[in-house]
Amino acid sequence: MGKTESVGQIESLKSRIGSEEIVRAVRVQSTVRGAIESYLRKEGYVEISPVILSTLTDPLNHPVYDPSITAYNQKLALTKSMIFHKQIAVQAIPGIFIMSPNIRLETEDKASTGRHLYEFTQADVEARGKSMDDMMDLAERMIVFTIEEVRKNNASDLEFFSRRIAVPGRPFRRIRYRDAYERYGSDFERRISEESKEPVWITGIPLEGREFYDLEDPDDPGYLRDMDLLWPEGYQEAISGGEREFKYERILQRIKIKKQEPESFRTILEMSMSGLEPSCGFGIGIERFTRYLCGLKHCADTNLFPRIPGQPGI
Ligand code: ASN
Repeated sequence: MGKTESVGQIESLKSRIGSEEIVRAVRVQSTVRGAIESYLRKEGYVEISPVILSTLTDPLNHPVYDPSITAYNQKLALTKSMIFHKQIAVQAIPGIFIMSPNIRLETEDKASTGRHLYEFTQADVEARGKSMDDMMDLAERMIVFTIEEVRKNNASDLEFFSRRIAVPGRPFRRIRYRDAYERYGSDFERRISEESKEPVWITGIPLEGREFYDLEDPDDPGYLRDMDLLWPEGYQEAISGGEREFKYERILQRIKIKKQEPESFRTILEMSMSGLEPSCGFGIGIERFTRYLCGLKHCADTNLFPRIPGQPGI
């Protein structure tokens, strides 16, 4: 790195440290983390440690650069999500969560969406034997509690950002993917989010729109038993989650439909051979939640040390 670039980075770090906006957003984020953790614990969920390096990670459904390291004669990927670890962990403990740091080296065009960081944290939740409805209900209660906590503990921060965040009414509105597409066209996520004042669920995403691990709906072939939650006011994706494929044959078939390499998913395939119990779960992005609450342009502004795709960081 040239001297000028490094001086530039130090200057930008100093301006972040000195930014009241960022410091207040970090404070709100701290409440968000604490509220999610305490709510899930109260519901009986057990926090497990994050996995950062593994032979097994999320294939994702969109292109990212793929970092890995070699150690002890093994190729280890940096975690894109702990989806398979969650599925395995709930075989031992009925309900788990992780404040999970994820690395997704997004392409440079994602720098300006405001929603993408190449390192971020999701509260990743999974429960054995639960359905989509159970987990949507849990997510809604958890969000309502978190917003109440932020309103209580961060009133002056919300005032600084001129944000009046109402506690959303439950149950949140639900729209099936097909209906959303028909009514709003391909850009439905943005349009629904922009016109909404409260969070909205999108359910039943088509098979090709998601990774192989979400369960194909036996009553609606070609569509999944899964759900996304959208933040209102144009802030878009909050949650993604779903019930999981758990039978060996089905997982293998879904991997093949995606033209992915079964060998890369050997661990989950082998675990499913000896029988996996069904589970359902979701992940909620911490920076995106904070961005919505504070009304920020970019998730980067919730973090003292942000990782913006394509941009240098310290
Ligand atoms: N956390 C998400 C889920 O539970 C998966 C992901 O992050 N891609 O479905």
